[in-house]
Amino acid sequence: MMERIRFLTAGESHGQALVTILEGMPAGLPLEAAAIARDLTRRQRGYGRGGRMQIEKDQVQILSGVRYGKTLGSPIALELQNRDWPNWTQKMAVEAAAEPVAALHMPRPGHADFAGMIKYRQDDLRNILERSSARETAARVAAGAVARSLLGHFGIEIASHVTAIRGIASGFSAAAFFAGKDPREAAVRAAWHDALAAVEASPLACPDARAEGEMIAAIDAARAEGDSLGGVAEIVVLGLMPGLGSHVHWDRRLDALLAGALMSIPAIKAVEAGLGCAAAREPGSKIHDELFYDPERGYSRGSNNAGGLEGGMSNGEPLILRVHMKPLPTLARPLRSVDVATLQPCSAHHERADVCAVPAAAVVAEAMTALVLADALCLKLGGDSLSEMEINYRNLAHVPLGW
Ligand code: EPS
Repeated sequence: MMERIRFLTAGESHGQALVTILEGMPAGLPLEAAAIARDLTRRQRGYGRGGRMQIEKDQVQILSGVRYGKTLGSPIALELQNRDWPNWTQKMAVEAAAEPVAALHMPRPGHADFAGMIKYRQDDLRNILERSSARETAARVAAGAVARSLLGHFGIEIASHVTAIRGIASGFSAAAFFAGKDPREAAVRAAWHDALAAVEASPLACPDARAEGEMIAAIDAARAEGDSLGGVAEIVVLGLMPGLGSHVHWDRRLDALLAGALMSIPAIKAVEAGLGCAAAREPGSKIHDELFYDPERGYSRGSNNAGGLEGGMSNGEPLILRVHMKPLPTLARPLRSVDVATLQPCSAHHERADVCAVPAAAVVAEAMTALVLADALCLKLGGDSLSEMEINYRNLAHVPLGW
C-alpha cells in the first residue's frame, strides 16, 4: 500500500505508559501538545464510563519529531503516562516476580481473551486483555490529533456525534442538517459549529435532549443490571476536496481505507458511508446524487446519499460515516464461560469496566478518520513539507473542471 502516514502504538492498559510513533507527517507543521490535549480530554468524557476515567487525566509528552513548535518530518514520538500504574506495579511488573498474582482463566464472551490465549499460548488472560483493552485508543487519539492539525491547515474539519445508544435514536443527523444547504457557505458552517457546540456540551455527544435523556436512563438501567450497551456514532468531515483516494486499485480506495481503519477500533462491528445499508433497499434513481453547475457557486448536488464518497474517492461533498459499536464484553453480571485451567463451566471474568463507551469511540473514530485522510492528502499534495503542500493545494484551484 502506498502509505505516507503510518503509526504504531505500544503499551498495556495498566502498564507504565502508552507510546505512539507517528511517521510521515510533513515538515513545517505547527504542533503543540495543547492541540493534542483537547482530543485526549474529549475521549475521556462520556456518560457510562467506569471508575478508571476518574484516575486518568491523559497528558501527552512530545518526545521527538518537533523543534521550536514545528514538525521536522522525522518520526513523532508521543508518550502518555498511565496514572493508574502505581496501583499495578506488582500485577504488571516487567521483572520476573517472586510471587506472581493468580492467573485469570475465565475468558469473557465477546472479548479477545479466548482467541488470544489460544493464539499466544497464554494461561493467564491478563496477558491478552492488557493489550486488547481500549485504553490503547488514547494513543491513537494522540496520533489522530496531529493528523487533524494537518487537515485543519487545509480547511478540513472533522467532528462526530452519537446517533444511537442501544436502540434509542437521536433526532440529529448530518444528512438532515445539511439537506438543502451548501456546506461551503459561511453561514452554514457557522450553524454547523453551533450544532457541534451542543454536541460537545452533551455528556453523550448527543444534542437531541429527548434522546439524550432516554439514553442516560438506559445506561443507568444497564449499570444497575450489571450489563453494557453499544450504539452508533456519526463522523462528519467538511472541506475535503474531490479526488482523495482512487478508483484504480482496491487498496487505494478511500472508502475501503476508511472502513478498515474504523473497523480496527475495538468493538466496532460495522461501518457505513452516507445512506449506508439503506442504499441497498432503494432503486438507483432514488439514491444517486444528481449533479448541477452554477457559474457563481460551481458544482452542487441535490442530495448527499453517497456520504461524500464515489468510486473510492472523495467527491467534494461532506464525508458522512457511521460506526456501529457492540456492547462491551466485560459484564458485572457475567455470562457463562469455561475455566480454561479446569475445563469446567464458570462465570466469565469480571473487572472494572465501562457500561457504555460510544462517545469515546466516536472521538477515536475521528482520530482514525483523520489519520487516513491526512495520508490521502499527503499523497495528493506531495507531503514532504507543509510549504510544498500549500503550493500544490493552491494549484488545485486551477484544474480546468471548475471546482
Ligand atoms: C477497558 C476497561 C477500563 C476502561 C478502559 C478500557 O479500564 P480499567 O480496566 O482500568 O477499569 O476504563 O479504558 C481506558 C482505560 C481508556 O483510557 O479508555 C477495557 O477492558 O477495554
